[in-house]
Amino acid sequence: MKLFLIRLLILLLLMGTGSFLPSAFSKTLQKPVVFIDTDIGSDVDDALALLTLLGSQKVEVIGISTVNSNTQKRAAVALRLLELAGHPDVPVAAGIGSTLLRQKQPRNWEKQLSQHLDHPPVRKPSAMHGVDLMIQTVHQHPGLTVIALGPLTNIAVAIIKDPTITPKIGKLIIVGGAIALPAYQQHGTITVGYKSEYNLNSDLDAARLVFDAGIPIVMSGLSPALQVTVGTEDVKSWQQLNTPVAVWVSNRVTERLTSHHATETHLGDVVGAMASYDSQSVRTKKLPLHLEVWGDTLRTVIDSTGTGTPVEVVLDVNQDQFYDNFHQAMATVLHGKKTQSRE
Ligand SMILES: [Ca+2]
Repeated sequence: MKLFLIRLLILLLLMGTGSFLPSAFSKTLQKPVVFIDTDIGSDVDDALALLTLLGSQKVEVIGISTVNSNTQKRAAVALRLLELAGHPDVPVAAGIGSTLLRQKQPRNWEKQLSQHLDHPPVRKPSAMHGVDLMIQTVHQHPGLTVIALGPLTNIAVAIIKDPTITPKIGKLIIVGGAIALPAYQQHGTITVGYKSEYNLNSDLDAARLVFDAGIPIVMSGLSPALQVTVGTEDVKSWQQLNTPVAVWVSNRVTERLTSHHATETHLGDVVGAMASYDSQSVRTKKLPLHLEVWGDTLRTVIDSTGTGTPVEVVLDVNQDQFYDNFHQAMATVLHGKKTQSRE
């Protein structure tokens, strides 16, 4: 009887308003939230990263900003994919297309962007600038994770415009950089030791500012990106689902494989995205990093004096766990409404 009364009391407390619950406990009932900054529409892994997050059901994507050349079109691509995947309410805002200080000729992604934007989205991008959407979202959700899937221009400008956001970002996952460790200096024929990497090198002034901002950083660079792939077998299985979103992503991966005369393509952005909800999918080590600029090239170097910026560096992907998560998330998100049969 006594036990019953205790259980009844606990139940009544739980049925009451959230104010009965300690705030830390009530927070555990909610999914962690992530904000994505992306150059979606270039390589296909940004789209795959977004789909993985949506399909994981372990995080809530609460906003997206786009970066690096033609950000309006990139925002339209993000909106199109969200609509296909059944998540039409996530706010998307176009961010900065140029670099922070020194000019760099951006790579021409127009062909890939046009392929990604196979049909205009129903929604328009947010009237807010991408940087302002990021700032607003950080203030509304202190402790959130920001995932950077492209060059760091938007994040650098957000920090300059409103430095009060920095202590409110719980974690910043940066897909970019390349470090040299003896065991990781060779991956096939590609030398990754001290190599510059596209995202950070595309706006190296922004990268230096962001790494110096004091935000807890997880860096998922070139080495883990080269360890996991998607390929023709995945495309075949997705095509069989025959949902609009499965057809869309199958077409994008096929275009990527065809243009590179390849049977598989790397999943760098997916590694970073997955690290936001499953720390077991990667092996990390905290290392002091120094960002060196040689001419117009940036390199992420381990600081042997130990005085560099402490960064949680992703060294390896736990491949079994990664592929289990990836296939599960994709199976979930790609089971949407079926396309009309074309007769
Ligand atoms: Ca990207």
